[in-house]
Amino acid sequence: MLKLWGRTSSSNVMKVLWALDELALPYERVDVGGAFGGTATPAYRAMNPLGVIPTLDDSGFTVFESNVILRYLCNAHAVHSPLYPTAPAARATVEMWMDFQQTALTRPQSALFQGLVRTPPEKRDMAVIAAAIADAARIWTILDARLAHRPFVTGEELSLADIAFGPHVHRWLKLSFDGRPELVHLQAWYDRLVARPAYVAHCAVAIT
Ligand SMILES: N[C@@H](CCC(=O)N[C@@H](CS)C(=O)NCC(=O)O)C(=O)O
Repeated sequence: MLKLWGRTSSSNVMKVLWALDELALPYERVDVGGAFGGTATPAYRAMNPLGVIPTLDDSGFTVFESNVILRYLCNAHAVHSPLYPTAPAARATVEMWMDFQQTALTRPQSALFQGLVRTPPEKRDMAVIAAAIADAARIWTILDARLAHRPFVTGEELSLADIAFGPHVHRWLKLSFDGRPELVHLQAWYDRLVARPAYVAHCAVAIT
């Protein structure tokens, strides 16, 4: 049985929930992280040494890092899924854009989200937030250029790369702030994502 540890308001948990539903895999979920706590216990740290979320437990095998969990789900439970193609070039393309999400987008997008959503107005550092918006805009513009030539991040079909970016694009487009460039291909891709029930259920949700 698959057991996912993590609160539903985390972008990294959202990715995994979206993938689980796209793959029609049954699972149970435990609320930990944020106000739920539970990530500092020795038992949780044994699964996830930094005490972050998500963590997946698959009948006793545990794995952390959201993008690794996405790949594990396909490798272990959906080996023929188009979400994670097996041909070397196609697979490397999916992995490249998943890593791009983690290495290029996470830092500015988190600074923007933490600044605008998790920090009260009187405590916000608007210079830091403006810099994060500019940095994130640069990354979203790169993705927009890619999406000018294909409906999804890696081609004609949804892949794990779309899932890695999915929770973040909802926040990028729905939060209210100045300095967001108009990116028509990114918007069209978002519109394709919201046509998917699993995306709406887990990612296109109230931003908290
Ligand atoms: N690189 C990790 C990052 C995990 C991470 O930082 N998760 C955040 C939530 S998105 C977290 O655990 N925050 C602390 C908490 O929720 O208690 C991953 O992709 O899984």
